[in-house]
Amino acid sequence: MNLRRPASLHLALSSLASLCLLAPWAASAQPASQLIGSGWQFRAIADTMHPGVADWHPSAIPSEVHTDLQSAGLIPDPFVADNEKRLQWIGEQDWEYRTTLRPEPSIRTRQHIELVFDGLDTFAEITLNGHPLLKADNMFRAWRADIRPLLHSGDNELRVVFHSPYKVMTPIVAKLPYILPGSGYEAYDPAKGIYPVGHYIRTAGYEYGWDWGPKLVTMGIWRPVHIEAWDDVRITNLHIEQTSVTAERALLTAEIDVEAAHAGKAKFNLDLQSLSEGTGQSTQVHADQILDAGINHLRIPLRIEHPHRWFPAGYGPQDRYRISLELKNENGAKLLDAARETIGLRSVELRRQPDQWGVSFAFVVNEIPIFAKGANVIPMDSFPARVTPQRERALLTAARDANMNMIRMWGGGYYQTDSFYEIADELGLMVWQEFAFGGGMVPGDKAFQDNVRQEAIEQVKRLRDHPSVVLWCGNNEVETAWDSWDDRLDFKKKIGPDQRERVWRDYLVMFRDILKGVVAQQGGGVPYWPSSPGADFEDKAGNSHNGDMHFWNVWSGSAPMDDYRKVETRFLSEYGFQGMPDLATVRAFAGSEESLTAPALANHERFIHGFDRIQHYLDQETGPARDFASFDYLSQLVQAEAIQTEAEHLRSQMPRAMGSLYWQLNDCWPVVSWASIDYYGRPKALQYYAQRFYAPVAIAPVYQDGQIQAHIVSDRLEPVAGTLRLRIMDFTGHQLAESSQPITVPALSSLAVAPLSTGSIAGFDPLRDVAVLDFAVDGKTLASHTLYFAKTRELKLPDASIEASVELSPDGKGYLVQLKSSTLARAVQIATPGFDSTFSANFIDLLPNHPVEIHLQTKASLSQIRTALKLTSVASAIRKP
Ligand code: BMA
Repeated sequence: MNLRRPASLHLALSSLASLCLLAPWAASAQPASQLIGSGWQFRAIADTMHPGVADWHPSAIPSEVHTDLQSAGLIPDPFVADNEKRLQWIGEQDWEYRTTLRPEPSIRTRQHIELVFDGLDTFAEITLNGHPLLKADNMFRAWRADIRPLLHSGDNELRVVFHSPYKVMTPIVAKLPYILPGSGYEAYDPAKGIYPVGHYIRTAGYEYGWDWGPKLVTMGIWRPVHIEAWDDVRITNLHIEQTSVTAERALLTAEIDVEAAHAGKAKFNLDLQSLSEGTGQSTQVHADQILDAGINHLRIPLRIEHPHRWFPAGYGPQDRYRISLELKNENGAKLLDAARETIGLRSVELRRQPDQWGVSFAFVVNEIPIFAKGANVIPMDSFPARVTPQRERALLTAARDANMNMIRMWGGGYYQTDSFYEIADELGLMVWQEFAFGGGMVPGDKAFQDNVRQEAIEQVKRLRDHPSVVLWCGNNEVETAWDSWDDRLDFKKKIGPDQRERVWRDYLVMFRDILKGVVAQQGGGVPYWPSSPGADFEDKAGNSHNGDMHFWNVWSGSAPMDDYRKVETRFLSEYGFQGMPDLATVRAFAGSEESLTAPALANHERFIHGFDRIQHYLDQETGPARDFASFDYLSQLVQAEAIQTEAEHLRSQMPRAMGSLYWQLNDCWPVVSWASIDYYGRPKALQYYAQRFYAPVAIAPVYQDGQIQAHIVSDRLEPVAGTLRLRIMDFTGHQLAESSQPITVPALSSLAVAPLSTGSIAGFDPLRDVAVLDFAVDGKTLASHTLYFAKTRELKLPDASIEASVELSPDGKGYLVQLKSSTLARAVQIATPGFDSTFSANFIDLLPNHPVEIHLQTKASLSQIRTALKLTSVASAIRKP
């Protein structure tokens, strides 16, 4: 940017304020706030069944009742074995929290004193000194109440009662003329008085169970509580609207909301500072303003020449600006309030243009059409209050390190914390953000709609200055579910045509009108998409030519893995394949249990067909595992190669396909699932594979009809000129063929390389040979790939004897492991059972007599590593006939 330096612009803004009655702000001190984080206690209301829970116990706010109960030693860890099953009573029970509120002197004397709950889960009634203060019914909204009239000078008793969602909703739902289909994971047994309630409540759907998550219906003060106090005037909102951002200039408008107790004159100083290293560029704008009593909306235009823009990871820097706003009294001597915001400047468009394949679906950021590479993110914990910024950073960094540029925040959970999006901004991860709707049809009563509208306004305003947020999407799969899920087809048969019409109309009001309207008005220009998968009502949702698509024939439909290559799509926002988590994670929830039907294990596999589906694909791909540890290893390998198949297929289809978001990046508890990183942050094979198949320049080879067919895919902004070398060797390293060809891959594209037939290769044996493809630029290998000519179970893999040596890394950071094998060792996993280590690469093919170095980091010592080091390869994991 070339902000005129020092740039200074003075604006005199007119106001409709009456010029009379302008009181000076001199008496006004800056707003103050006080965190109400300590001294909290909790108890069950009227529980006689569970010893001790009706007594008061300490609580660490923010929290959920489950984590408080666990800390108090009243329940076992819900994540271990099948403890979950015996903890269902918690969600059926009412709970009470209390603390003593002692406002600090700087708060007590103020004109306005408000109590603010950033999040209450969900049906809460709050009293202060015995007086009703507020009632809450939406987990995703903040709740605010004026407490000044109720405050005593000394101790004040604050109580929060949480009503069980079942107790609140079951009688209401039971009386409805029909029960809307929900997520599909809740029980429905009217004879026993059991009704699904989750989708009638503004709460995170996954709490009621999912096919990767436990049913743990939480309650609690899940976000911080604080007091806000002010006198005459305060800033209530600062937002930078990005009207137009190009390389040449950014045209912006600072939108400022100020609340004033009475009319008066004020000065505004707005400072824009580039956070890019070494620029020191800044601009200031000053404005005089007459404020009315009440809420004042101010708009200050800003212009930045040659702005430092924010780019998604891999396409440029993640430059950002710090905006500081000062509100001062008329002569500028007294600071009345201040606000700060960090923003990133970028243009974003969801480009949907007719073309030869239908209608495009591409995210275009700063005019660059970006192939979205990433994964779906589900809640990071069944108890979201305990997710720390460190855990958020670890997860998002792992995504970025795996060469992802987008994550989809799936709708069945909750909106993440501010820090989550700040980290995404910093790392250059685009966020496809869904409103919190995960599969259930929506109620159509006005109270529900108004509640959601308010939630959407709050969330969109909270997140709109994050450059990472590039899409607001109405819901996950609600539309396709209505079209095609069995329970919904049954439901449609049971109700009358008017009622069917009504349910669909309520859907449209919510996802075509209300949420779209909020995003258009408040979203800062970020596009809105009604449903994933969807076609914006132009077509059937989830089709191959218009809109995004989910593909589950492989895995859920048990279709062969090769069907991934038949997929035609514009953007695949979900496809997934399960694998076991790391063995250490399995041991954490199941101890030494190894029987897949034992409750401790079976409870941590929630897919409808259980472990059978993993077994089915192992039978197809690798054959049976030698033992439990091998089963764990092979399931991870098959998962990784399944997702690799589809990711490479999609990338090779660019620009017809412009996105690959696999299901799913993470877990909310330790579980067997589609995740590539488990609950404890341990990567599965898929996470290592993702780093390779999402690399900026990658080779996507397939063996089909006796031919090696390959695409070279590049996300680079310039053409890449290099040499593609192809070698075919047998598993002992004997080379049968080699060829090299110069190749220039145009910018942002996928290039098909001339196919090579294996028919003419003397001595070729598809069961004993491997192809190795390398793409090098100026002698430096940018991408390499091994390609097999048969299913793993058919390969005649030699019993590899892998030599490993471990030394301190010369850079002093961690260790170097050198792996070597005289014959091919397929998908070598390196592990250190007993302690955690991080590896620069894992699950790699070791070519004969071709040593590979892996960087290892751990807290353990060199001798501990040497003792623990465990190597597994396909040959050692498969049970020999
Ligand atoms: C999807 C998702 C989730 C589900 C996943 C795995 O389509 O939207 O609802 O967990 O499949 O079955």
